[in-house]
Amino acid sequence: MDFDLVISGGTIVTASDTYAADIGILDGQIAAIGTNLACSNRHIDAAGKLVLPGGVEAHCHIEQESGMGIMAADDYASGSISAAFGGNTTIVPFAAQHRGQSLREVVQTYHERAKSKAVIDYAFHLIISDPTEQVLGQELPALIRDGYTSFKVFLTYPLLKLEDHEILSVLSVARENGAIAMVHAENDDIIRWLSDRLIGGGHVAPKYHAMSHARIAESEASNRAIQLARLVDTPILIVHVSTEEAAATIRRAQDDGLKVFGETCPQYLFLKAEDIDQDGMEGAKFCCSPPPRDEADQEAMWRGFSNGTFQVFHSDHAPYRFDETGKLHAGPNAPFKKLANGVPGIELRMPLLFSEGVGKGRISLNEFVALTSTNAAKIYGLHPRKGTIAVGSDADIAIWDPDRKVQVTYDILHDNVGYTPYEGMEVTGWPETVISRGRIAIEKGELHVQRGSGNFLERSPGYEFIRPRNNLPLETNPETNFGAKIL
Ligand code: DUC
Ligand code: ZN
Ligand code: ZN
Repeated sequence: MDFDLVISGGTIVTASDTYAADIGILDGQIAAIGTNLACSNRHIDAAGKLVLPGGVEAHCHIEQESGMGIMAADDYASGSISAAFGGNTTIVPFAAQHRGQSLREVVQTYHERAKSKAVIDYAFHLIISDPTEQVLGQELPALIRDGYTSFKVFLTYPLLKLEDHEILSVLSVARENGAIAMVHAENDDIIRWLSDRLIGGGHVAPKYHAMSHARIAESEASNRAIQLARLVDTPILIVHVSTEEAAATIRRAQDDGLKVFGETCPQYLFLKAEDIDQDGMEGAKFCCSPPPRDEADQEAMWRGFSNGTFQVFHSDHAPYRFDETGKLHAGPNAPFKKLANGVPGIELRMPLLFSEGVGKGRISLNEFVALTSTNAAKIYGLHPRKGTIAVGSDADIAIWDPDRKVQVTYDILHDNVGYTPYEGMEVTGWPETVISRGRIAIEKGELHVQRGSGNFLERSPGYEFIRPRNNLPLETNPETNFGAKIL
């Protein structure tokens, strides 16, 4: 057989195996995995390199209006290009409903935004903020059948949050139609009460954002979401987990046999609440919800990988520039409550985890692949087309140089944010060549695919349940006193 492209001499790593072999690619798919594969067309020598499935970045906000109505700084061109440079070959951003909008029309709008701009393949999660009879009875079931098989609901943010009875209603639709719900779990009343008291006392600087999002707000809401899902008997995925206590809450539910998945993000491994405490408004660059926490929580997130609490690691890339279009849309000295929420991270998600996780022996290479690619593909109905290296899968591959050292600075990135919260970090390991459906998308620091060449991915209802890998004890930190850490 002749191939369009052969990658030879590299070490292939999947979520389960590590082995030396060549990959033959034909018509955008992996056609053969073997030795001495010949090719009269393009050939890539991957000797000394790691050949991984391209990343599946399944939590990112691209060309999306926030709950406050602020447009993200990245559109489908800059967002998908930045993702590709970071080793990703699939993105799953949100098609976000705001109150009063038809879900069907929202989806149409996001198709228009993505179609002529995305350079890699994409699907959409829905955000449900207005579960009317029409949405619950008709639009959502029909959209799930059409391949929009995951959606996010919020327990906080005044304009997005659903009441518990509304959460139960959307979870019922998920159960009946084979969709999976992602939950932003923070208690809105706790955050509002603390914010009002802080602002009332004149504490308006960005650092008070972290104080207003108390740990208890997250663990209470995580537990509530789990109990609501338990009542309806449908799986949920708790996104952007930031605290030791919330992780323990999820782990206990998993130990009880409940179908609860967990996600954490770079900002909870590599940033801290103290990063927000800077002169002037600089700290706004680190404000996201939930906020970065402290070292004990960071360690708990790492433990959550090793004990299997977290199945997925995504960036929650929420790109806002440090100006009046983004972070400071409410003015140069706006109180923390009015700052645009979110940090960028779509391009650094995988290099950071590779360097600090694989490089420092905290996770294995196979776990790295599972956390950044395979598990998301399984949970969100894209596997085995995406998320693995197997004959018949799309040829979505990232070739990593495990030894390349890179000093992180915003100038090397490709998003439209203007800064990175990870400025100055040094990472070892970098995705050098990225192949999307057999097309060389990134090579030698250059983009080689056209805007609009990414395909929309229809998904089938249903998900693959990934069990926690082992029954290691929770290993909670006896030093941690959750109650004392509220403020
Ligand atoms: N939190 C979210 O829930 N979404 C986007 C950004 C953020 O910080
Ligand atoms: Zn969220
Ligand atoms: Zn998010």
